[in-house]
Amino acid sequence: MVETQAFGTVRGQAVTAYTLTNAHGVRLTCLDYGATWLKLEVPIASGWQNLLLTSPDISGYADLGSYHGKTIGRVAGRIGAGKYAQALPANEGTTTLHGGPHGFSTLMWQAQAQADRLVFTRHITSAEDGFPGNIDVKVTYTLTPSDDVLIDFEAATDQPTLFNPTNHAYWNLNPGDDTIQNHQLTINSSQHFEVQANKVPTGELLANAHSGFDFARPTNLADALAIMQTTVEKGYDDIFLLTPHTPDMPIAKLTQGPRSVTMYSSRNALVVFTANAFGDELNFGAKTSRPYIGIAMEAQTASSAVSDPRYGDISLVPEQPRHEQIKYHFDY
Ligand code: G6D
Repeated sequence: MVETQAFGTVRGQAVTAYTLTNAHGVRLTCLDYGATWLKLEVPIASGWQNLLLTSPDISGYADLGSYHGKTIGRVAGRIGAGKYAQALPANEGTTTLHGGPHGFSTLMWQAQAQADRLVFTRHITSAEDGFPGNIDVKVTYTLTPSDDVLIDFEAATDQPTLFNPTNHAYWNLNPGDDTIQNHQLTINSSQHFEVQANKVPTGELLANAHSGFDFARPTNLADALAIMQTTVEKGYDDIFLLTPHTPDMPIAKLTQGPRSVTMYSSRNALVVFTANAFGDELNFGAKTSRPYIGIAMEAQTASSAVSDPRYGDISLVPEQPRHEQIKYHFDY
């Protein structure tokens, strides 16, 4: 079943929310603006519970600082100045963050709704977002009968360029207004990337063991965040290198009470960001915006891959389209 709802306008263009429902009553809602994941609602005794941080209206999505629910590309994370052979548009000092000032998250996409999937397509020219190459991109959200959401990211180009997309959903599995400090997190990782003051990775790896980065077993986020109070961020904004795994092995699991989200990806990194400095400039409806109100878990290829082939390949070249997938499974 597909339902549509008007969701305001951006730069004079009407934005539409599309909702899919599966046989269990799980509901997935996305916007054509930013190919944004708006809500993931699970059925509960009194109706539905949304597991995502969601702004009540389009004004929340015109803010580019939080990227909540947005499709991120061409390249997720940070590319430091000079790390790529060609100059890229910067939007954080001299760094290109999350696809730069005109990345995927800022664009209107063409939507096509089918019974179990929402397909967003976009032709993006080099003149439009400042990356080399004109690309055709397809982002497909599929809601399965077994309560999985798959996000497929596909791209083709006419010139060599970069492609390392992700989704920037923030999770909060609480029914009420509590933060994610009462959640447990597991990550299939034993190392994370050292970063410079501007958060661009140095290329060096640090061990997770015996530090606030050790999520090898289910770990209370309150305890972990307490350890991180000595850091500048006072929380997580970090790139975890995933332990080599097969696509059917979870890369991360977030749990609160009976609810959990388990993530799968064949890529080698997970960025975890715990909304460390969020304040009342953001509106998440009944969830009061403040530090730790949500946790973003962004599966991607390690951003160091842009200049260091040890960490993967994010190049996109003509005649060789790329396809990446992130899978989320929900228990509730
Ligand atoms: C990303 O790593 C970045 C953060 O620094 C940023 O603030 C956030 O997206 C919005 O996870």
